[in-house]
Amino acid sequence: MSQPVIFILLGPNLNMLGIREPHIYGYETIQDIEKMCRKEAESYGFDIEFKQSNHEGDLVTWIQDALNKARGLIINAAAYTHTSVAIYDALKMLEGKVSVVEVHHSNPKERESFRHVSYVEPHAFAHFAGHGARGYAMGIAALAERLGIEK
Ligand code: CA2
Repeated sequence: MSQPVIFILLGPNLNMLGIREPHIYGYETIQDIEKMCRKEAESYGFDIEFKQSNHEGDLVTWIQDALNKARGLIINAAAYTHTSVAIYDALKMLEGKVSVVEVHHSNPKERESFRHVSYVEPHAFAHFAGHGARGYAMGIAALAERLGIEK
């Protein structure tokens, strides 16, 4: 039987992780994070699709793809978290089909007020903010628990 698939989607500017502003977003690069996610996912027998884009439409298309391909989706929509009705609408289509986890490196609720709104939040069953790159591993563990999968 094929392994359950999890999508891990990262939004704009997160390709710069580890290169700029490490005091806010940490020292791990996006390649380090992908490697860590692959290792964590493997321990639960998940296959992962790990993708980053600076373009809102790419994220919308990948969320749509998850509908037919994935059991779970972890998303750090970065700045689009606070602005994108398109991402809100796409995530809504996953309701009852694909379990969603919201991850942020920093804790947006402790930052500027324009970061206090999240268009992802209503669709996610779990939220990890302020744990840096570990938030993705926490998201994988939360999905495993939700889907009844043990290490
Ligand atoms: O804390 C997070 O993970 C955020 O999603 C990051 C977004 C921000 O707009 C959200 O409010 C919270 C910004 C991503 C910027 O990524 C950078 C990475 C390295 C260097 C500079 C920016």
